Formats: sequence, C-alpha cells, structure tokens
Amino acid sequence: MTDPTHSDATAAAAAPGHDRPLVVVSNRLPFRAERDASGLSLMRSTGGLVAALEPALEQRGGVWVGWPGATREEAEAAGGMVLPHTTRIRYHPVPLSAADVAQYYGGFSNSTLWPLFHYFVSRTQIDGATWRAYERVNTRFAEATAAEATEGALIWIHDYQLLRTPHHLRGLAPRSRIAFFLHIPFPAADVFRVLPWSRPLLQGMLACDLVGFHVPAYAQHFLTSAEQLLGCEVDRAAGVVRFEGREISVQAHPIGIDVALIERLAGAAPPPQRAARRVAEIIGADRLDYTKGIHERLLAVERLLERRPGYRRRVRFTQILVPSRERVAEYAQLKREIDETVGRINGRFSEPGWSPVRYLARALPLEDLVPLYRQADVALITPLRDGMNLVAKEYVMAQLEADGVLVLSEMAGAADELQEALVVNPFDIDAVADALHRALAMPEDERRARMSALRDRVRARDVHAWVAGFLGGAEEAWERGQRAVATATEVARRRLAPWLAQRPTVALFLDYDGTLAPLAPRPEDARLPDAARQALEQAARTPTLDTVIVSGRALDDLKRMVGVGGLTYVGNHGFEIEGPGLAFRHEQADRWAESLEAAAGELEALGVPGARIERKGITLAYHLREVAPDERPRAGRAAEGALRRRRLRVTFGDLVVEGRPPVDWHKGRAVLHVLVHRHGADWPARVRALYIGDDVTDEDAFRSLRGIGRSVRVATTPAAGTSAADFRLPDPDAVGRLLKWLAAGAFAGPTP
Ligand code: GDG
Repeated sequence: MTDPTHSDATAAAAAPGHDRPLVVVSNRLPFRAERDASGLSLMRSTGGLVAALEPALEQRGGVWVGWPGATREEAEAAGGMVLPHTTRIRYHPVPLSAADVAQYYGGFSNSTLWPLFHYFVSRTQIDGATWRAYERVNTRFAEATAAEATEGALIWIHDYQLLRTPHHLRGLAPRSRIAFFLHIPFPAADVFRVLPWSRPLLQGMLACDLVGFHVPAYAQHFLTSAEQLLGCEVDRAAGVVRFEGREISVQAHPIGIDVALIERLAGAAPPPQRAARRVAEIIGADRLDYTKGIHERLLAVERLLERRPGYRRRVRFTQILVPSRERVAEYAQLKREIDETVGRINGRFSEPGWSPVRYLARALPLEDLVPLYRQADVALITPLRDGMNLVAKEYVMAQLEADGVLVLSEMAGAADELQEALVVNPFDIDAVADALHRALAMPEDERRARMSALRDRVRARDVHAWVAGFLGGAEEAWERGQRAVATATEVARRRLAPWLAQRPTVALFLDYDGTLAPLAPRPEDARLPDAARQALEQAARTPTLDTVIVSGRALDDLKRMVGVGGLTYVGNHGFEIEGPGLAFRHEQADRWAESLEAAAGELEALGVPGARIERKGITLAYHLREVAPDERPRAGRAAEGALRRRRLRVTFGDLVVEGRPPVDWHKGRAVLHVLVHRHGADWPARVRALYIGDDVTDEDAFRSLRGIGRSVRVATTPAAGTSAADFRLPDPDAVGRLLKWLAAGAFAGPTP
C-alpha cells in the first residue's frame, strides 16, 4: 500500500501533468435543479468536493460530465434547461429519464450498492432489472466521457453510481488515463461477493490506472476481492493488482475538507463562552440515512439522561437532519422513526424551560451550520458505517479555541485519522452514553490536547491536498502502468504454474480456429502458424503432457489442418474423438445425416451471396463472414429456421450458425470423456486439466471444467461477466507463447 502524498497546492502546480486537461465524471453535476413559477433553473451547488474540484478544473481547463439533476421529462416539461458555465469549465450533461433515475439511481445504486457497501446485507435488493439499467446508464456515462477525452486528458470518475463506467470507457478510448475514487466504504470480500454482479463490478473498476479509497482497509478489501473473485495477482505492499496484462494501482487517499472556508465561517460566529454556560451543547449533523446511526445516537442520549439524572436541564442535544433520497420508501420510514424517538425522549424528559433534544429536520446553509459547530461542546458523530464522514472534520476545524470534544464512531473512515477523538462503537448504546459523559466531564487540559492534535491533522490534509495527492497518484499510476511489461501470457503463466505443479500430468485442451490458428475469412485458409506447430510437436513428445485438439471442424479436416502425430483430436464439437488408445463416435452421430442434408439443400436454395455451407458429416456450418453485414441477420435467421425445422440443435458462433444432432453433447462432455477414459474417473487426483478456446461453443467446456480444471478464453477485449473462463489471453500469438512454455514441460509436477 502506498501512502498518499500530501503535497501542497504549490508543489502540485509544479508536479508532472499539472497542466493536463481534467475530465471529472460524477453522477451529479454540481447543480441543484429548482422549480419555480418561471420553470426549471439550475443553481450551482456548493460543498467541499465542488469547492476543491472546481479550482483544479479551472486551472487545467476541463469538463465535468454528469446528470444535471432534473429528469428528461421534467426538462422537457419546463421547455429545456440551461447549464451555468464558466470560461474554463464546461459541463457535459448526461440526460436521464425518470425510469433511469428510478432504476439506476434509486434501484441499483441506492437499494443495492449503498446498503451492501455499508454492511446492511439484509437491506440489499438483488434485482436483475436494476442491474441492467445500471449497466445501460454507465455505458451512457462512458460514451459522454469518451466524447470529452482529448489526447492526454486525465479522467477522474467518482463514486459507487459509476463502477462500470471505466470498463466501457476503456473499450471506447483504450489509451486514456482513467482514475476512480470511491467515496463510500469498500466492503470485506465476503460481503462484496454477495452481489451476483461482483465480478463485472470489479472488472469495471480494474479498467482504471488508479483506484482510490478513503482508508487502507477499503483498499485491502478491494485487493482481496480482486484476488479471490477474479484470480488477479496482487501485490499488497506495493498496492498493485495485475489484471488483463495491466497493472492497476490501489491507494488510500483520505478526503479532507475546505479548512479555510470552515475557519472563516467559524471566525465570523460568536465564540462559545463555555465557562459561563449552564447547558452544555451536543451536536449531530447528518444526511437522513440509516447508515448514520441517528436513531441509535438518540437512544444513547436518552440512556445518559436515564442513568445520570444530573445531566437533566444541563445538556441539550441538537440534531440536524438533512432530507435525502425522500422518494425511497425506506428513507421515509426511517424519518418517521427518528421523529417518533425525538418526540418520545422530549416527552419523557422535558421540563418547563428545557427540552433535551432540539431537532432541525432540514438543510441549513453552511453559514448557519458552522456557528452551531463552533458553539457545540461535544460533537456526537456515530455512523454505523461511513466512508469518511466530513462532519467530524468540519466540527474539528470550527473549534477555533481547540476545546470541544469529538465523540466518533470507529466505523467511520475518519476514525483512522482522528484517533485523538473519543472513539466508540455506535452499536453499543451504553458505551456511547458513557463516552458522552466522559466528553462532558473532560478536563480542559485533556480537551485542548486532543482537539489541537486533531486540528493539526485535519488542517494538514485539507481537500486541496487531497485533490493534489490523488491527481499526483493518478499520474504515477499511469506511468507505472506504462512501464509494467507483464504480458497477458506472463500473468497467466505465473498464475497457472503453482497449480499445474500440484499433479504429475497436465491434460491440455486446445481449440483450433481463433485459438491455435488466427481466424481467416475462409475455413481452409486458417493455417496453423509454424511456431504453434513446432510447440505441438514438442508437446507430443513430453510424457507429462496429454495434448488434445478440440474443434467444431470434422475430425479428418482437423487432423489435416494440424498434422501433428501422437495427439488426441476431437472433431465435430465432440461427436468424434481419436487419439492414442481412444476412438469414439457418438451413438447419435450418424442418425441425422438426412436432416442435415435436407437443411443444407434448403440453405443452398436460399442463395445468399457470400454465404458458405460446410458439410461436416455429423454437423453443418453456415458461414456468414463473407455475407454483406446488413444481410447477415436475415441470413442467420433463415439458417436457424431451416435447421430447426429438421429438429436439429442450433448454435451461434462467430459469424457462423451451426446445426448438430439434438442431444446433450458438446465440447465440455467430450473433454470429460477424454479425461475419464484416459486417466480414470478420479482423474482430478492425478491430472490438471487446462482448456483454451475462443468460441461460444468453448464456453461449454469452460463450464464443464469449472472448479475441477482451469480455462482460458481467447478474446481481444475482456468479456465482463459473459465468460465462464478463469483467464483471458488476447490472441493466438499469446496462446502460442503459453503453449511453448507448456510444451517444454517446465511446470514439472511431482513424479508419478
Ligand atoms: C459521502 C460518504 C464521505 C450536512 N448538513 C448540512 C450540510 N451538510 C454537509 C456537511 C458535509 C456533508 O454535508 C456530509 O458529508 P458526509 O461525509 O458526512 O456524508 P455523505 O453525504 O454521506 O458523503 C462519506 C463523503 O461522501 C465524502 O467522500 O465522507 O462517508 O458517505 O460536508 O457539511 N450542508 C449544508 N447544510 C446542512 O444542513 N449546506
């Protein structure tokens, strides 16, 4: 794990890449859509993040990509909307419909990712429809971003709503510099894997050069997930993941606040006059959210008053509750619960002239909030889980006299840095009540010692240092990624070597077209490269290696194309097998000859220009590669119909439609047949089975071997979530290099 560098703004200005254009991408643009009599207007919103990013955008020149905050329908009803702009920053709106907002934002982002990442597993909704909406909207964000990604620009994507955007963006702009920051926790791998889409989400994030989190623990969770769920190679000490032949840096960059702003606003407010005061002030301020522990906090205040009656009439707890996600039913329910608890506590303890809880259930302008921070003797910040929590840092900086006390949940990322606070477990109501007592009774010397240490740290790591540190980290990550020479083959080799070495024999299954041989427009032109032929010849001589070529081609054709003796050949998608000590022909292989011929006749009669019919005896292929692209869908449908009418099974490959006997037999079953007949039913005790293929029909083999073997899909781009293979190699060249290593028998397992 590399620690973030907290350089100041001057150092940042001189840092490499400081003049690089910046593209910021976030769910929301920094506006609030306000509706009034004149229609819809967009107001610039403020806040620490905006205050930190806008100067960086202004300095470098750049674009902010995001949703403006009003749905497409609302904007249309209002006759359009006009985005504010400054001379150096442009805003690129990503329009979202009301349905998008409901499904992508209210659904997958806030009813699936938000609860799960905050460890509320039982609140997590698993719904394929919202996932698809999330994927769709993330694609749109990637398209909008790609349109802005000028040469050399740095793209900085924010937060959990956009975890898949880097993946789509990498596909559209492969050479771009992409960095990501997650503002919420990244959960432990065992929690994260609850999501059926955990793997594509990880792949999404791993398309970046830098993935940033608030604290090292979140980064570690991410590394563990990448290792366990995707089989990535991980270097924890360096904070690096190797994936798809790329190196991704994973770092902790704890966000800071706008220190100067908070101190200015605090300075404009009256000082607290603590000694003269009869009623001690306690403050809490949160967005309405179940993660913030507001209800539990109220119970702790109640417990204090119950157990220590001396505090009655002598303390007042102010809770500021900013409305949030009101359209989500659970939030409305939570609001009712909090309202009721406040009412109950006040009903129970209030006396003439004093109520224990002051409750402000609305947003306050920062100018009004900071004076409340300054006045408060104690801040009670007890989220059940929080990425960072900025209120804790803001309270600290508003304590200009350095004599307030911070009571802080150990479940907030901020607790990592703010160790001098009274750190509590927010679930333990008694412990929070005790900490509150300790805070209220704390001697001034201790208060000043703690608060001044906190103030120094928060000041040193303000939001400008955070931006500079993160952008510097992104720059380094990209450089590092450029130097990293690990090819996909090397990565696969390193991952496979220890596993292969655990058994004396390796059974190696290789598809032909697109795996060993580059694809060619006509099947007869797909020649085996010389290097691959030599490697196969060597493989045939290596006693610890059992090499099997698997193809959809007819067996004779396949043997002719490869032409290496001593290997096993599986033809016609597994319907015919031949090799040392093995001869197999599926019992149904010859019963469908008439149907196949009838279908072939019908396809010939169609006379689609460029289409080719390949009669393979047991199966039939209809090749569309040389058919005009806009003719292909129609020709494909016609072929499907012709084959189905003869009750044949239809499969769709890469520009090919195939018909085969309608039985449950495929490459995967054939692979298991070879393994069992050659090595015995308990072959996993003696043999490591590895399958390499590029086609959809190879997926059957990947699935059959899942858990008992390993598989590699040959594909130029990562097929997120769509392949059952364990690894990916980009092309037949990369397969050739892996094959050369395997053929030499260098994996050397224990002797039989
Ligand atoms: C996410 C993560 C992470 C509060 N009341 C008012 C008001 N606020 C401002 C505060 C503070 C911000 O809202 C709240 O920030 P938090 O960090 O506490 O929480 P989230 O909104 O959940 O933010 C969090 C953060 O992202 C940054 O990475 O720290 O863990 O969940 O700045 O001042 N602002 C105004 N009126 C209010 O009444 N204007």
